[in-house]
Amino acid sequence: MAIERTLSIIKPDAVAKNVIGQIESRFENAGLKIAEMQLKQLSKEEAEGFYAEHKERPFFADLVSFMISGPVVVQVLEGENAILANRDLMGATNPKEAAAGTIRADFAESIDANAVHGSDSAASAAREIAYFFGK
Ligand code: RTP
Ligand code: MG
Repeated sequence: MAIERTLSIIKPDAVAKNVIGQIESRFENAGLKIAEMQLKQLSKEEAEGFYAEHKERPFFADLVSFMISGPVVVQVLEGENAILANRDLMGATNPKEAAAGTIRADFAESIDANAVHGSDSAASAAREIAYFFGK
């Protein structure tokens, strides 16, 4: 099994709901370690750069506005198959389609305010970790 690192964000809706600890417990209980962690307010430029791959999508402006609507937790999770393990813990993008017991099923309200972000591939993880934490 490969030890991987993945970029995780606890989004503004989940921070506002005061469930940072409950979400971190999901990661800890699954054996993922928090290797880097920062509570921060993203700037518009930071959010636009982070989601640059989506800049032509119709939801891009709403996504950026949402991501800067309050503080987020930006963090690096480390562990066996961390990228897929995190995506499994998160559940589907739309919380209405997320499997029972996943973070989005339990804490998210809508496809826009969906509680967490997680890198979707090794290439995304490398880019996203470097974006917030450097090499
Ligand atoms: P994330 O990047 O936040 O971990 O989520 P994801 O991979 O599950 O979803 P992705 O396709 O990368 O989309 C990024 C975020 O954009 C919002 N979105 N809205 N209205 C829509 O159709 C729509 N589609 C995506 C979601 O908040 C999603 O997390
Ligand atoms: Mg994504």
